Amino acid sequence: MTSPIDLMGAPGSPYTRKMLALMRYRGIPYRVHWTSGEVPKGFPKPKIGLLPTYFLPSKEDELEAVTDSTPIIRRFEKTYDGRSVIPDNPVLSFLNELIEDYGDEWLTKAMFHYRWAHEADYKNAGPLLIYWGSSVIDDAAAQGLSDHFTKRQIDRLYVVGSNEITAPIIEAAYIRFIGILDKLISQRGYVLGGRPSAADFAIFGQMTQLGIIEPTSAKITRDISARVRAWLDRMEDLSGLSPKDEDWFDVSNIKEALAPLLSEIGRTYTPVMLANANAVMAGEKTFETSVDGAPWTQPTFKYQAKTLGWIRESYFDLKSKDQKHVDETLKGTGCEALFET
Ligand SMILES: N[C@@H](CCC(=O)N[C@@H](CS)C(=O)NCC(=O)O)C(=O)O
Repeated sequence: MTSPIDLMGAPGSPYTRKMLALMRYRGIPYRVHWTSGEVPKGFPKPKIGLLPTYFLPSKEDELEAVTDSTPIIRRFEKTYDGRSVIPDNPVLSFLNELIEDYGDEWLTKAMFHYRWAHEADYKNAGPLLIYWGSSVIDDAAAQGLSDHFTKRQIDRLYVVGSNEITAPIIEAAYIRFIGILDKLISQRGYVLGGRPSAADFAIFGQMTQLGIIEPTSAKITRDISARVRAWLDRMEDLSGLSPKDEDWFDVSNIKEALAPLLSEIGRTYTPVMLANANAVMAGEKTFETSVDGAPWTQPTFKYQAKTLGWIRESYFDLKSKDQKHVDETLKGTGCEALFET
């Protein structure tokens, strides 16, 4: 039996939940160390303090701290056989990457916004974040830490682009997304067919918070779709699923299934990712764009320029016939702007 992988994470961290569910589905044995950020004894410190942090063997076979779920998923595809979350078909594989990034980088704006923008939500989340790290902390200390952390997070809402002007845009986009996800999973159960992909796990990670923890968005989610709310509980543990090659959507009619979701990605994520990448390239500290006719301003985010770079690389690496198929699928959704040179 393969030895378990150690990682540290938190129940309130969407990327931790993305990866725990993915490892359960893939049958990758693990030991999760719940933390509020401190590295457990005996493990190396990560360069950037992000959750989850994995402790994986380096080339020299020493344990090193590794972050970033997207490349870690690709590393696991090489090291663990079967139950892949990346379709073999290049067109589907590309769409999986794009939708995974939308989950990780756009839905997380909704997650951060709903957690810290409204009083009922931040009053709920503040103490949870402390008690997720420890059950034995005393109430007064927990309250002090919660107040301190809550203030810090509210002050950082602008970092993801959430402010009074963008709040209605973020919220309307979340509401539309739930309706779209409802219709999509009603077809075969998952975003890309009858088996889960990295894209499902990315969406699931953010929604373990949005759909369950934050009172405002959890109510919205449940009111719009009992199917989506129940899907979250199923996604948490897919260890018993027996995926087959033919469970992926047939690419020949992929546009029909994915057009609503891709149009949503074209409407919100695309303009923001493009404006951010251009501003990063120009060395700007902030960027402005417009989403749904409303102004969108936020500080530039280098990491999101990097993920857009990965997606573009995958697009330009596609064989010409597959690239044409992707173009055809993205046509009219707004996503095609990501690849215009
Ligand atoms: N791209 C990273 C993102 C990880 C990430 O942003 N984690 C959050 C918690 S969910 C974090 O640790 N944030 C640290 C902070 O906000 O200071 C991944 O996919 O793992």
